[in-house]
Amino acid sequence: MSFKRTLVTSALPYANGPVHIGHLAGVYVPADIYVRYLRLRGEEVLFVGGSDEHGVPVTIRAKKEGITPQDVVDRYHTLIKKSFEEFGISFDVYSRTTSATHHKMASDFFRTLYEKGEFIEKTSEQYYDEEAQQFLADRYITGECPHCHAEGAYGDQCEKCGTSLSPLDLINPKSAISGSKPVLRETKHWYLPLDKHEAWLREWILDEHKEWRPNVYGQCKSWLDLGLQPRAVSRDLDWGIPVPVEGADGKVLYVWFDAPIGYISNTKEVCEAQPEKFGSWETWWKDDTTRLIHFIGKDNIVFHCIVFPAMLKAEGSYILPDNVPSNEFLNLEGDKISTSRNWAVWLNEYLDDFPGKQDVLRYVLTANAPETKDNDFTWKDFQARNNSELVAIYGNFVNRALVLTQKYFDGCVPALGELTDYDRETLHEFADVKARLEQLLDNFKFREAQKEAMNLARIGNKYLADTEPWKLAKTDMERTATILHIGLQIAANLAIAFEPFLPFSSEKLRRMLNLADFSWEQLGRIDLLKTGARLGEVQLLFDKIEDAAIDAQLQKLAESKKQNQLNAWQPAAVKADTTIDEFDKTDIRVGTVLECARVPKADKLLQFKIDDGMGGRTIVSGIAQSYPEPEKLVGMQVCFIANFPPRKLKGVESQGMILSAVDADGKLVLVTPSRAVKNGANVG
Ligand code: B3M
Ligand code: ZN
Repeated sequence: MSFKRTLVTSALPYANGPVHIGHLAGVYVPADIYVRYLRLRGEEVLFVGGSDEHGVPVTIRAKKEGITPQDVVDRYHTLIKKSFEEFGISFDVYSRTTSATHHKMASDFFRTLYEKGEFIEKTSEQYYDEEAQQFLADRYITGECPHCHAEGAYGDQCEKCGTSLSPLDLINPKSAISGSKPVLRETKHWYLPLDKHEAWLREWILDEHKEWRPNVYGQCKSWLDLGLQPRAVSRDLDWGIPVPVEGADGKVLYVWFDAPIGYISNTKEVCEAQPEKFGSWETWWKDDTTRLIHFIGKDNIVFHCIVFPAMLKAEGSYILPDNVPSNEFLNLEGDKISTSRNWAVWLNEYLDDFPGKQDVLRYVLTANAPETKDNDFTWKDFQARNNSELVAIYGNFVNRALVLTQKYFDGCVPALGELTDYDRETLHEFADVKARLEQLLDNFKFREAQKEAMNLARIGNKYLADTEPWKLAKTDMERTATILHIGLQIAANLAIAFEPFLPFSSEKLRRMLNLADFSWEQLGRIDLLKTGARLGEVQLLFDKIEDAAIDAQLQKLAESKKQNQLNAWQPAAVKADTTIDEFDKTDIRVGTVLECARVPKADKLLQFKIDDGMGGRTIVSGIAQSYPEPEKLVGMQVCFIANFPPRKLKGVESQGMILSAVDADGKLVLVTPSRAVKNGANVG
């Protein structure tokens, strides 16, 4: 089918926290690459983004901080919007689902479906908190996991064993709001009967969209094969868009009902603000010469491929998405990115630590894009890709070409002389870069596409390294001119080829080359710079990232890990019953440390000399790793078991055992009386 324009949406991030590299890698960088590419080609395109500001997580955060949900979303919407701007994500509109336009749009959408009889109404039993007088969202109910029996599992998932749950599965459910035991109460909701839509969805996806990425197609297929069920589109909650029908007091639209409509509302906003530029919003959503593309993460596939299309179809006047390029997840240093465990690289923090290096992160995230499977971001790889690709290949090539032109040709593009076979070979090699890039970009293969662009830089870098114009300049100026002419044309091509991927560097390079605006059509040509044209000021495109900067990031993560360990710590189960008589058999005393030193050739052992009030004794204890400065323990009172038979440890006779507690990080901490007592005093 032929289309005239492309509407690109990217998932609306929840405004309940800042955005991290996982968001950027999964959704926003690929969407931005695609949009920049289409714009460079001169196509009509509209790129829509915005914050998803409803839903339970926002209310949980608000409650925790003692502020209103509106305060929460105001804070994060601002922060997220700024991060996207800073990373060059070139939205035509970035709005929010608390806007008046959206409230009306979503409300009207619901009413239309309601009036067309597209919903079914169902009453079911749900947990209700009688003390707080409200129904409880799944996340607001905690209890024992029926699978692994961990405490504190949520009504929708046990975070310990990862199983998805329904609130009714929890053993001993508790309200997270009041702590009381919730009761089951009847409540009425509106459902979208997805089962009714199953037949056309099957045909539309499974037969007509075989070109969708295998991960997307596969997920849709397994949902469809399981059989679709009606899905509730309303919730009992006081934060969201009120259900616009009689008898729906205290009920709002389910966040996943209103959020995708946000794409439509935001389109309407920008079209109404700039009608000359974007025309009518309805052209973007209702004209079948528009191609709709949703960029999302893999946990959003079902909503964008099944639920939202069913909503659009039920409404009747909308187009359906043409493709839904969804990525898998990006991990960080081998672990799942997690907001609650602070295991993430936050975009705002990245820019504090690496100011001006937006393109480096964009580059690395695309190079490792989780397009077909989960992928891993590591700081070492980040450094290596910067230093040995961006700096050593792309940056080095451009710098050589420009600096030599400054030096030998006064900063003006030198003339092209006769071509050698090697010149022709080089030019031939890069002649089809454009076609290859297009083939990849048109098919959402951004990772491969960026490799192709980098390959062009490799060709240029190799060309200069092989021809060595800095040597030739001493003997053959004409040949030097030809080489640099070719080098500069390749550099100009790089500015175009990399624009979708590394927009900041392309802009910098464009200025250095004094290139007027460029277009995609020019890619592959070697007349982008005119002979004699003056170049701009030479700057470094990229610079080296030192080990210290990487170590600082690894240190930050190590601290998060340690903090998580401490937070996740739980006391061990209590041992089987014993009796006072049993306990009494153990003779525990207090003594003062007289001397303390490492046991030679034993890295875990310390040798104590203790004043036990009974003539003194030696005890060997395995706590050396928790006390790296044993001499500091002298003078301290400790507790020890006095009636263990003596035994030899590494050649030293130990007469007892010193008591210590084990902390969450595995460190041993000596137990000491809370005020000084006589040496030899009994503990019991
Ligand atoms: N806010 C979920 C997410 O960030 C959701 C996307 C909405 S897209 C309409 O994973
Ligand atoms: Zn569990």
